[in-house]
Amino acid sequence: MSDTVKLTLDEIHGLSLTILKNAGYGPDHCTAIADLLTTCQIDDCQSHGLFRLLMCAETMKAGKVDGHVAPVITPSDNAIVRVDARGGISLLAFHEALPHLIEKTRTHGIAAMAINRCFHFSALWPEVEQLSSAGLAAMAMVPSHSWVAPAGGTRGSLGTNPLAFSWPRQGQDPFTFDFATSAFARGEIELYRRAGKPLPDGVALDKKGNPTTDPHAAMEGAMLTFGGYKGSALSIMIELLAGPLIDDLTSLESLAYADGTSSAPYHGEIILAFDPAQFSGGRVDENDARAERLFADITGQGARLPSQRRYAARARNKARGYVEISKSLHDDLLALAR
Ligand code: NDP
Ligand code: PYC
Repeated sequence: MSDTVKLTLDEIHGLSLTILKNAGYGPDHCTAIADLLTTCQIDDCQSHGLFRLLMCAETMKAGKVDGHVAPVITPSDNAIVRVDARGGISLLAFHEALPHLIEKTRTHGIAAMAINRCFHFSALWPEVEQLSSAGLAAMAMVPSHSWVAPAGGTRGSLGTNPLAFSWPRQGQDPFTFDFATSAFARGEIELYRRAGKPLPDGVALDKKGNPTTDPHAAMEGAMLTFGGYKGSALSIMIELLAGPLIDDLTSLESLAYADGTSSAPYHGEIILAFDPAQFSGGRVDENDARAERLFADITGQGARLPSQRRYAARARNKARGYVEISKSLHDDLLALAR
């Protein structure tokens, strides 16, 4: 018997909606979450595609998230779009505030969205790519739960804190990267644990502070940042910009708020957008050409640009009309759908 299951693109979306509705999410949140998970799964993002439905259901079960709440956007004259998710999942807040961020970025040249009081479980690249598809450069970052030790430390102080960036390219997919500042995302460690596979070296410490390749021990101990003290400093920056700067929680505070439940991290998110037309003094075409020369120099030596694997997966999955997920995940999802 195969250990993977094929799902059509409609089945991914339908299964997501069923599970979210069963879990207790209202129609607007169901749609925002199912759209995002479908987008991620089509690109073969296994750690942040359908797998995240388990976290959505756990978060509802923990009794903390509001599955029906409407986000509230505070009007402003400056370049900050502030949206209060009011204890809902972040995605609906982002979706509703996005047109305001695009408009403010075109007005001011640079603008930011601050999402407050949201539960957050998702990949960031779909958000920055919605801005690059509007012709803007963008970056996004969030804290999570304090599972990650700072460089030189032995216990979790920092989140897995992803950083995403997208740069628009004329007539082709944008230049995008999106990664956790931990050596592995927590979701990736969970997938190793489910598959019974050991982790590579350099990803985690056990409870006693010793290096471990056992995913169980890693989840009970502390994860490590990528790139030693450099990833650690970036992760601290994300704590500050998406936490105290925007009047919201750090990963330490998010984990305390979860109070021993398996709910998604609860905190804020910051998204920055830049209008190339204004920054380049109107010389967009010349500067795009310079960016393209840089990309060509990179790919010309055999290196690949980030997101190329994802774009290839998207093209392949759309052409064949289905994605593949592990049978064990599919079994767990069917149980939630019943
Ligand atoms: P990966 O390590 O899988 O990938 C990171 C990025 O690096 C991707 O853009 C990837 O492109 C690129 N990349 C990978 N290999 C290469 C290579 N050889 N050359 C050039 N580029 C490369 O990401 P993570 O596991 O760290 O994160 C996965 C997702 O988890 C992210 O989307 C992130 O937002 C999400 N996440 C969310 C959190 C939250 O709190 N909401 C917390 C942590 C993570 P490609 O995809 O094409 O391989
Ligand atoms: O994979 O680290 C992670 C993560 C945290 C919250 C959502 N994903």
